[in-house]
Amino acid sequence: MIKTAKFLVLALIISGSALAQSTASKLSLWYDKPAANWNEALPIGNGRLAAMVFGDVANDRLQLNEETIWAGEPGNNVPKNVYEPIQQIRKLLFEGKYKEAQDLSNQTFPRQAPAGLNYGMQYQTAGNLFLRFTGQEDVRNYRRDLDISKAVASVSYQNKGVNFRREYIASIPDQVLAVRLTADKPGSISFTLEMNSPFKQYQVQTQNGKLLLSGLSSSIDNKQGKLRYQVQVQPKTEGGKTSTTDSTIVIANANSVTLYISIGTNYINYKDISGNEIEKASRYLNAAFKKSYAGMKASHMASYKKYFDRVSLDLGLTDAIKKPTNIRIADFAKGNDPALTSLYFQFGRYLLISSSMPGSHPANLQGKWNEKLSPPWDSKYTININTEMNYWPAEVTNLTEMHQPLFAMLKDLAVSGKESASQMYHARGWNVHHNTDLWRITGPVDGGFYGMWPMGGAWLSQHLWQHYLYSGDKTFLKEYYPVLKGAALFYADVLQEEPSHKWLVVTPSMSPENTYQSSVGITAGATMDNQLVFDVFSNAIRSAAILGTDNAFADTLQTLIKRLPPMQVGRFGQLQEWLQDWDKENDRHRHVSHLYGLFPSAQISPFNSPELFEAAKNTLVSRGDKSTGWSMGWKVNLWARLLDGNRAYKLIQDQLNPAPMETSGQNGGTYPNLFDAHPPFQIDGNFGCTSGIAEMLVQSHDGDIHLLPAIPDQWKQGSVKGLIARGGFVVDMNWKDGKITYLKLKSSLGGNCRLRVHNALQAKGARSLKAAEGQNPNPFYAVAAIQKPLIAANAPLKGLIPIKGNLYDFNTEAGKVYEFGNK
Ligand code: FUC
Repeated sequence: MIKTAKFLVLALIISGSALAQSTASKLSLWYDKPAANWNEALPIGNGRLAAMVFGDVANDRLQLNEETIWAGEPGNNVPKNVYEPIQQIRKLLFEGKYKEAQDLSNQTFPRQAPAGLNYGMQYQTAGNLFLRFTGQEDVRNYRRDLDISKAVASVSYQNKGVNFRREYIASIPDQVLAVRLTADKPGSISFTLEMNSPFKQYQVQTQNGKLLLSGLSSSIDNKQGKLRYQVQVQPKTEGGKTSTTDSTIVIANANSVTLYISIGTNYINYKDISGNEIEKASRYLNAAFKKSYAGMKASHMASYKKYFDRVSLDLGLTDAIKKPTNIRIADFAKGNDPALTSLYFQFGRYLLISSSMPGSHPANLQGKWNEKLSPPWDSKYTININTEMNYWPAEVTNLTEMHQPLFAMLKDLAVSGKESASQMYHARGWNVHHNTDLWRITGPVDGGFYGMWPMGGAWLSQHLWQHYLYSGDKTFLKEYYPVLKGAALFYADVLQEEPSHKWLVVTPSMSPENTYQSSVGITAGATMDNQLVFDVFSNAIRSAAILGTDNAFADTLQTLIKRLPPMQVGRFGQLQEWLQDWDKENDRHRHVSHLYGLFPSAQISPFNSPELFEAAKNTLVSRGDKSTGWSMGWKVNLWARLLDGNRAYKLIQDQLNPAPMETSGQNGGTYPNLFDAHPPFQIDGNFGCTSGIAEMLVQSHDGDIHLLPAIPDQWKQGSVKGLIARGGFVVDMNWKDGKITYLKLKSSLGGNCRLRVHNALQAKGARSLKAAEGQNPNPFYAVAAIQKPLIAANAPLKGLIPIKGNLYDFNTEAGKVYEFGNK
C-alpha cells in the first residue's frame, strides 16, 4: 500500500516535470549552432531598444538598434505647385485618357526625389557590440535559445569541461539591454568588448569604465543627418580583473559578468531634436547599473508576462518539438507539427510586445530590428498595407496596449498631414500618402506611380475606430475624435464627381501598386478607395453620435456616403478592383487591395452580401496563394473570413516554408529565426499570419461572435484562452472534432452577446440560451449598411451554400463570466 503511494507520487513528479519541460520548449525557438547570418540571429527588444543575438562562442555579436536613429532631420516632404497638375490629372482620367494621366503624374512626381525634396528617411542601425573570447576549441552541447514565454535569449555550451551560459534581455522597465555571463567554475570568464558601426564616421572610446560609441545619422536628399546617438556599455564583474584600452574593455578570469547596454539619442519628438543623447544614455545606464541582473531579469519578465500570458493556444504537441526550430520549419510541410503554428502565433505576439511597447514608436517595416544604414524600403512605415498589418493582431490577441504607439503616430500625422491636404489638394483635414517615417512626412514617395495614393490616413485611422469597438473606451474616442474628423474632412473636400454615374470618387489615386494597363495604375474610384472612404465617413458619423457632437457635419457625411460607388461584380464573377471591369483573370499581383472590404474591413458578408462574398472568393482564387510573405499573411485572414479553414491552413503552410536565399522577389516564406521573408525580411508577414490564426478561431465583425469559423482538418482538437471579441468579450474555449466542448466568456462591457457556433451549446448554471432573432442590439455589433452591389449581367455567380450553425443570444453584465458546454 505504502509502496504504491510512493510510486504514484514519484510518477506524478516525473510527468509533471516532463510537462513543464515540454511547455518550456513549446514556447522556445532553439538551435544547435550560432547564427551564421542575420536571419538566423534572435531578436530581443523592449519597444525602444532592440538587438539581434548571434551567440557565436568565440565572437559573439549583438547588433543594436534604437528606434529613433533615423537619417535626416525634422521636416515634411510636401511638393509645391502640384494642385494644378492634380486637377489636370483628374480631367484626363475623366476623359478616359489614362496613359496621359499616368504620364502627367510621373512627370509631376518624379520617381527619384527632386532637388529640395525627399522621399522619406532611412531607419538606421546603431552598430554592433562584440564579445571576443579566446581558447574556445573544445565546445560541446551548444544550444542557442529564445524563450518567448519569458523574453529571454540564451546561449549555453561546455568548453574544456566548464559549463558556460549567456543570457540576453531587453529590459522593459529598466530601458537597457543586459547580457549575463556565467560559468560553473570560478575564474573562467575572459573576453574583450569591442564596438563598431557601419556609419562612415563614428567614435569609439572608453571613459570611466564604460565603452562608448557615438554616431550621427546620415544625410539624404534635402535633409542633413542630425540625429545624434550614443551607445554606452558598462560591465559589472564578480571576481577577475577588468582593464581598458582606448577602445576596448578587457575582462580576465571573472566568475560572472553582467553587461549593461544603454542607448540615448537627441530625439524629443518629430519636430524637436534638441535632446542630449549622452545624458539620456547615462541616465538609463546609471539607474540600471545599481540593480543586480537577477533583479532586473525578474522585473523584466514580470513586465513582459503581464501581456504575453494573457493568451495561450494549444493546437497539439508532437515529438517534432524536440527538433531545432530551423529543422521544424523545413519539415513543416510534412505535417505533424501543430505546435509550430502555435509557436509562430505566439512569436507574432512576442514581436509586437518587443517592438511596440506603449510610449515607443510604432513597429516599422522591420519592427525595430535592422542591421543596415540603407535597409530595404528604408524600413519606413509603408502604409498602403504593411504598417496596418503590423497592428492586426493587437486587439484580437489581447495586446491592446501595443496598439498605442500607432495611435500616437496618428496624432502626429493629423498635424503634419494638414500640409499635404491643404497644399496639394486645397482641402481641409489631413492626409498622408503611401509612406511615412520618424519625421511624419505625408507627401508622395517614389513618384507618380507608387506614390499617388492619398489614402494612408484613411486606412491608418481605421485602427482608432477598431480600438473603440474592442475596448468601448469613450474617453479614448473623445481624445481621438479630432483625428477621425480630420480624416473625414479631407475626403469630404477631395471627392470628385465622375462623369458616367455621378458617383463621388477619390482621384487621382490607385489600387495600391497594381496596374490596369501596362504601367498605368492611376485612376478614379478604385474599389479600395471607395471602401476606405465609406469606413472613414461611417466611423466619423458613429463617433459623432456616440460623443453627441457635430450633428451637421455628420449629416453632410451621410449625404456624401450615399453617393459613393457601390461595389461591383465583374465579368468573370470577381470583385472589381477598379470602377471599370478592367481586372485580368490571371492577375497574380501581391496586393489584394479591394479585398480590404472583406478583411480587415467588414463590408463583405456571407449573410448580408452573398454575391460580394462569392465575388471576393473568386478574386482570391484567381490571385493564387504563393506570394510575398505579407501577401500570404493577408490571405490567411481572407480565407478565414471566407470561412475556409483548410485553405487558410494551406496559406499558413506556404508561409511557414523555408525562405529562399534571395533578398528580393515574390517568393515569401520563413527564415530560420521565424522572421517573415518578403523576401527580404519584413515583419508584417509575421503579424499578418498571427492575426490570421486568431481570425480562424474567433471572428466578431459581422453581427455576432463566430466561434471556430475556419477550423482546418489539422486542428482536430485544441484550446485557446484570452482572445478578444469586439464589445469587450474575452474568449476561452476547448474544442474537439470541430465542436466546442467548453466555452468561457468574460464580458467586460456588458450587453447582448450573440454567438454563432457549429454545435449546440448548453449554458452552465441556471441561465438559458435563446435562439437569436433580428439585429444584434449590442451597438458594437452594428453591421455596415453598404450599398447594393452592381453585378455584371454575365457574371458567373453560383450562389453560396447556406452556412449551418446555431445563433444564440444572451444578456451579459460587465465583469461577469459565462460558461457553456457541448449540448
Ligand atoms: C509595398 C509592397 C512591397 C513591399 C513594400 C515595403 O510597396 O508592394 O511588396 O512590401 O511595400
